[in-house]
Amino acid sequence: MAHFRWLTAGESHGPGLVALVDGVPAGLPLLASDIDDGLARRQRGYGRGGRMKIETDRVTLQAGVRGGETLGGPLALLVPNKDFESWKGRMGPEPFDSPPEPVVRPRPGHADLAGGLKYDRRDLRDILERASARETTMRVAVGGVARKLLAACGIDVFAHVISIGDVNALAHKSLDAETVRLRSRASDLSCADPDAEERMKEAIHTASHAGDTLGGVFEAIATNVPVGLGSHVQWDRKLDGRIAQAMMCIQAIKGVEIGMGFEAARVRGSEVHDPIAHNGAAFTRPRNGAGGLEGGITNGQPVVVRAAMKPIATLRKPLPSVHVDSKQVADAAFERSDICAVAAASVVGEAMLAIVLADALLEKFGGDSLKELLRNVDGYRTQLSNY
Ligand code: EPS
Repeated sequence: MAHFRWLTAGESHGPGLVALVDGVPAGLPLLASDIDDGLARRQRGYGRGGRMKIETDRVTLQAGVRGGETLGGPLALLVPNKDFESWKGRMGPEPFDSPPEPVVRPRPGHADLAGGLKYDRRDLRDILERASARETTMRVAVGGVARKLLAACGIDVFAHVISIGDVNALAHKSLDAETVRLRSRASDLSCADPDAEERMKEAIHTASHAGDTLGGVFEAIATNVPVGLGSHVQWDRKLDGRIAQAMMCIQAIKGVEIGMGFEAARVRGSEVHDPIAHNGAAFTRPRNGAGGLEGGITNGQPVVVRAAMKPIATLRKPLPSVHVDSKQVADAAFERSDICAVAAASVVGEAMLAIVLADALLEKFGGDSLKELLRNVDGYRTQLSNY
């Protein structure tokens, strides 16, 4: 059973988005502003669509927090959809006076057709509203809680964009983690390489003029993660598997790699595995090809995971599709969309990594209160130093 449990609800143009979070220890300082920082970052990014100009995502803490501290019970988080004002007659829960215009031309690459067939919905809006990446707002909100818990234990999580289309960032390879974090936070595209960022913007601009979209790759990194989260003893306890699932379930993600990832399959073992040394106080590694995970267990190195996002499926110049009623050839539906949302996806990836690590942290250390959790973490760190 998960120790940091959460679920989201909400449609893209419905009244609002909701999350429940269970398992957060009592006594964790938590303000709405801790969560709003991530929500604002998720809305940024060159290439975002018109919706982001409508919304200013801010969370209200509906339950589980009193006087700035968690109570140990479930948290309830709410982010209203401002755009619902324009959709009241089409997205409200009451029966409609007259049926709204249905979406009947499924977009290749989106959940529209598979979902419509599976759930037997003729108006594909019933599928796309929940499949929309708008749902990631709540992943980031939940991730804000997880980040706060991790920060109390000294763990930081951030993400940055390393490619968009065929433009690759390089600078991050020779920078320390803190510089990459600071640079990407200051960048429109969450990219730590200003030269690459300019070329990425050009590529997005060009794709936009062609009525097209662009994907890319982001990298999420967690630093100061203690040795020993996750376990080698059972398949569903392996932390690399849990991280891969968490990344893969982000909308539009099609590939995930940890550490050297696919590159490790192309070179010899001696170039892949990280030699073990000891500096008198702790075990050290001169490099981190493993991405901080060996045998499904954190090894004390930064956890490094990359995820590949496909280009957004809603195209202004649509691909051929079929009208679901007439079965006639038709252009896929288009209302509005982002051209590129890799920067936003990187913030979601950061949230998902934080959530998995918070879960693994609570699994290993437990604690009904933050005080108890920190005492357990400290005791374990002392145990490690005596190993
Ligand atoms: C999104 C909100 C959506 C889309 C986007 C993500 O708003 P709307 O549908 O009103 O334009 O901009 O969704 C998709 C990319 C998608 O494929 O569904 C958001 O809040 O991130």
